[in-house]
Amino acid sequence: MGKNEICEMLGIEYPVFQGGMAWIADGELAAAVSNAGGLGIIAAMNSNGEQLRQQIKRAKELTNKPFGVNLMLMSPFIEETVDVVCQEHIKVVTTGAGNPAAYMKKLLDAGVKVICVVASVPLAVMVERMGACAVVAEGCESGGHVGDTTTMALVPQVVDAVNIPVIAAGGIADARGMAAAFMLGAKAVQMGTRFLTAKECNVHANYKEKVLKAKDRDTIVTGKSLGHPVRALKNRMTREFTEKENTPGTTPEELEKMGAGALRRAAIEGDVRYGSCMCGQIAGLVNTENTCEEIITQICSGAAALLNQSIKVS
Ligand code: TUI
Repeated sequence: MGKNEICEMLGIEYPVFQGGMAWIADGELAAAVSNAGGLGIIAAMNSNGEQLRQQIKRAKELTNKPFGVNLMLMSPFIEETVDVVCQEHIKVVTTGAGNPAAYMKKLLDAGVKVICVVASVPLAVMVERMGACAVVAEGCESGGHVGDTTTMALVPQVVDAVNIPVIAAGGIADARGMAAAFMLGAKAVQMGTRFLTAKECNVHANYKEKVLKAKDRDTIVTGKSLGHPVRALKNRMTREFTEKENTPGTTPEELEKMGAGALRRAAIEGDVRYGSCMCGQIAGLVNTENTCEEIITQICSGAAALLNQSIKVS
């Protein structure tokens, strides 16, 4: 899977993005992915402006290749992280978990390429009009904050609705998934769960091990009633959250309080019983810890071989 229009646009070797996983995607993981020829992405979600600046500095120490920053639009630090991205001359940002309208002008004026993560056709069309250079169509197989349409249904509908390149995300972790995404019209893929288990990923070992051991039905979506559904590995946390969510009379405040800090507890402290292990449905396929280079080269060469197979018609 060689260079294509997404690679040309971003100056990368392979059409593979690493998902901007909150509390997980730091400067070291982003640099490892970029050094392997993909697009590494630092998550700004859990950082204030200065913390993000530190991660950007770390990535710049480790790679000369382009890397991006993911701006989580629900972040309490969104204003300052947007400013840091502009000041640090970050080449490309992805936005997620909301409508980026309020920040588009500032980013584009600073020369930052903006790629929006969308979970629906209307938002894809809207961000194209606002100046996004591409969209990531993320299906509900993904880990973390999810919409409600699958990758299989979402990607071709977004491809038909916009004139900018589409990157597919959600449920992709191997060559077959990448080839399938390309057949749906995607020009690149974004993977989170696969890179969460990379050797260079600094997530707590307990979390990584739980993902490596997970089977096909081990994730669940909680938080629908709060308006931000989140997919994570089933554990005591998701069980108690679901029970509370289904109990009449539970207030949104009680639920928010339960969820607060849960991702940090799992990713940093390693509490995989009472923390939130956000993870995609494809975890059952992810059973080995590999380097980012192994992940990217295996998936791209495999996908290229699959896409070149001719279909025999008698
Ligand atoms: O953003 C993500 N995934 C995330 S963010 C995150 S951090 C978090 N922590 C606690 C609670 C909630 C989140 C963990 N995972 N993916 C990108 C994404 N964006 N998926 C879905 C969307 C999305 C959904 C609705 C984007 C826009 C949207 O509607 C916006 C609008 O106003 O129309």
